Amino acid sequence: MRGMAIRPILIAPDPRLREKSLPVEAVDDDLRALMDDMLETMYAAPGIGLAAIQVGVPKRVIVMDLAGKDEAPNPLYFVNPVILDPADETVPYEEGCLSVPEFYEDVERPVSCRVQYLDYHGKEQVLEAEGLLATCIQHEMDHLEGILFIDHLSRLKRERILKKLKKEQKLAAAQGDGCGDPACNHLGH
Ligand code: GNR
Ligand code: NI
Repeated sequence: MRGMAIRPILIAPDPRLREKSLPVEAVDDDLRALMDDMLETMYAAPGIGLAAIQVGVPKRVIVMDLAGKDEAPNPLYFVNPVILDPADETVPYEEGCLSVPEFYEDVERPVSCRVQYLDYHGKEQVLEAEGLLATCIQHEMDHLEGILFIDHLSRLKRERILKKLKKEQKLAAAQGDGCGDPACNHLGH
């Protein structure tokens, strides 16, 4: 037995964020423990979505919760998700990412899609997504391919952001903040 745990979130340009995640073979108790930890980590951040690679696990697993502050929690779990029928019409949305902290930029994505996946219990599901749900699931699907939202920006914007993130982490390391774990990124927890 083990309780849920908040795991450190990787910050760009950590090369692990560029890995392509691998399909999950079985939705078992070990995978559910990972999904529980991811949800707790996401809520603590706080964020509305998290891909497993953001906590250093290269598996095709995503958690999300789009419930508002005054609403009951609505955790969503996506294992081996596939996007079906993306709309031709696109819409810009000002995106952020827990692995690119404190930068927000417009990204254009299909306005709606369907997503086919296995749920928390390993049951096959299809969900119709539009609005923020469609934007968020597509942002998370990118993580499974090693893609970050900044990859949708101009090279100039992307490189400015990455340079600032590198500088930030160098400063944090020099000041010795963080937890003492050599893998600590000094920002994710
Ligand atoms: O918390 C998050 N907010 C968000 C806002 C707009 C578009 C996408 C997102 S996802 C992000 C959490 C995250 O980094 N998930 O990978
Ligand atoms: Ni992200």
